[in-house]
Amino acid sequence: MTQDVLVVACGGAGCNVFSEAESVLECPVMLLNSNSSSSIRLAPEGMDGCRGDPGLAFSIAFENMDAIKEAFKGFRAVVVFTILGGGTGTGMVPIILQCAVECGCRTISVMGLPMSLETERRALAQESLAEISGLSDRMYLLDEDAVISMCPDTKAHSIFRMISHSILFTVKCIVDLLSGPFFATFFDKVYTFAYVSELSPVKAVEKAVNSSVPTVVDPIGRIVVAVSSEMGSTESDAIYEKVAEMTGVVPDIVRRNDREDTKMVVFFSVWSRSLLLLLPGLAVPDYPGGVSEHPHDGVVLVLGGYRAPHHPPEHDARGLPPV
Ligand SMILES: Nc1nc2c(ncn2[C@@H]2O[C@H](COP(=O)(O)OP(=O)(O)OP(=O)(O)O)[C@@H](O)[C@H]2O)c(=O)[nH]1
Ligand SMILES: [Mg+2]
Repeated sequence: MTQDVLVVACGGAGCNVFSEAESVLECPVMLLNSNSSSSIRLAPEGMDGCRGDPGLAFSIAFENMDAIKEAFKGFRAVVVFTILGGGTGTGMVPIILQCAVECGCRTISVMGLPMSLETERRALAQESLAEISGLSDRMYLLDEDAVISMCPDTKAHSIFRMISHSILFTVKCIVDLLSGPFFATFFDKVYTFAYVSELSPVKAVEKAVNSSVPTVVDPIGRIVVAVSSEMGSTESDAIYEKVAEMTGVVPDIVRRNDREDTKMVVFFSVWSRSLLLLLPGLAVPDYPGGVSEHPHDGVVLVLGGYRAPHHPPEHDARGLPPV
């Protein structure tokens, strides 16, 4: 059991996904909600949700900051998850992150973006991302549209199940990777991710990349493929080549702690033009210069921090130095 990482799920959907996740994740899980399912009681007795009002949720969390901070004490990192677009998750996440920052914890946010069909909720979610990113050391976005594009069955419950699986498995992977050189592996600030389960690792990676093209794969971005601890070098070489061939990006392949060979999570760093597509309402953040010209690609936006200039990889597709 990882004892120095705390996973916090917030809001109705967030708490549903993580309600029985402690044994799967092998780390402590806390639920924060505006009803009686909350691990710490935040809302008044009898209240059940914030009915889409993030301002109300914000106030409730704000009044309980001391109790939240008390619960965060001693953790090295806090991983916060919600599906944005409702009242509770959208309103509370910034306060939860603020509490974690004040307790000296590293902050990782994993945020679900509601599908395009939910127009208003999605717009609300997008508006909240700049602030959430500013309070996070790393932010991981799951665009429900991308999951739908991979889901053969369009029934709502199948899609929700697939979203829940993607999130649980990816958060488990993030918790695993937090025991290693996490911030060097995830060098950029914002990533999206695709979780795929396939017998063939090459097919899995192909599917993950296809679910993200053309919105997020960026020729100047980074790609991290998290594979099972058992994967052999032949298979990881094949993944390497497939990603490079499809995207022009040389991926980092990292090993998770589990042996689930058929499962893979692919992370894509998001910035520049793709970021503008995903976050159309994003205000230009604090960045020396705010918006800068990049020789390869129009405008570069940096969310709440400085991103080092990209240098072309100094190795070939197999990770060897140039001859
Ligand atoms: N995957 C999944 N998504 C859900 C589920 N229920 C709701 N959602 C999505 O989650 C988004 C946020 O809804 P909720 O989690 O109910 O919102 P909340 O944070 O609880 O906010 P309030 O209910 O307004 O207090 C919605 O836009 C839906 O797209 C679920 O059971 N599974
Ligand atoms: Mg709710």
